[in-house]
Amino acid sequence: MADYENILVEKRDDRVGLIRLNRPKAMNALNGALMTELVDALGVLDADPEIGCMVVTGNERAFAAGADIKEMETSTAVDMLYSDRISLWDRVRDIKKPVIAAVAGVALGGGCELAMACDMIIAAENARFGQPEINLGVIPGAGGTQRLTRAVGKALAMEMVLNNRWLSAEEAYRFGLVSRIFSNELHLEETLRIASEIAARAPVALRMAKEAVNAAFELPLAEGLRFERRAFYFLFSTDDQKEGMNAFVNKREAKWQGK
Ligand code: DAK
Repeated sequence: MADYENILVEKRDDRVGLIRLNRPKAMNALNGALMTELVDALGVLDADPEIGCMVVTGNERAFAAGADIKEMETSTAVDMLYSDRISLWDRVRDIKKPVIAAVAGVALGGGCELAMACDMIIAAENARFGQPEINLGVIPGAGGTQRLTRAVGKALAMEMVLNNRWLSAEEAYRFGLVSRIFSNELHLEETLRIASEIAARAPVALRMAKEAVNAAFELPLAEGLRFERRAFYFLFSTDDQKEGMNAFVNKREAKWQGK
């Protein structure tokens, strides 16, 4: 793994790759260097056969307080266009293995968008979600108007984007933005436990499952159903399907080969 300055990366024995955003003095503001390192590390872990699932987290105060405002302050539209930051962010979406955002503290602006670009969000009790870009004279630029609206619905997304309403962990859970809440003390440990359970599952089926659920956000229903069915049939060509069903029938634990 490369030497990173803005993130800490740990390859764990239980097939989980843990990435900690590490600019604590700047509330983990997502500058270009951090985003470049993050997508690089995700790509490396994605390609590593010893890893089955990744967790992205921050610290107790901040998952991330958004894109780095100091870095953007004097940018022109053309600077933004040429810097092509969005392709960096898009690479998070292209990761094939499951990625869990473990959010404690604030997830604001690009921080909330980064969490939403992951496959699921697991919150600590002190987590707060918001899209405060309106206070800076701009709007969300990395999926905040789109993914948030799909997750929590139009009325709430409007209030968050138009009027900087923040959601508590409890609200985020109630409105479907996060899948679980754990106490601040147990949050990372429990998230890693869930990640290691996922990492131990049938790898090819995991990949298809992630693609199929994500397709629900991109495709009309009929096409999504066709996509799901093709993926389902395809899995019958894998050794893991034979193993999984044979293990069930013979009341034993399955041993996945990832092929
Ligand atoms: N950028 C840069 N520095 C930040 C920052 C940020 N987003 N958030 C916090 N910091 C820095 C503060 O400047 C301060 O630094 P010093 O003054 O000590 O040098 C330090 O972190 C601690 O912050 P505070 O002193 O403000 O701490 P508080 O506890 O009082 O407040 C806070 C914490 C998170 C509530 C507050 O710092 C805050 O409101 N931060 C800004 C939140 C925000 O507006 N976020 C949205 C940013 S815009 C795109 C991709 C992404 C985006 C757009 C386009 N493309 C690819 C096209 C995303 C845009 C955004 O996220």
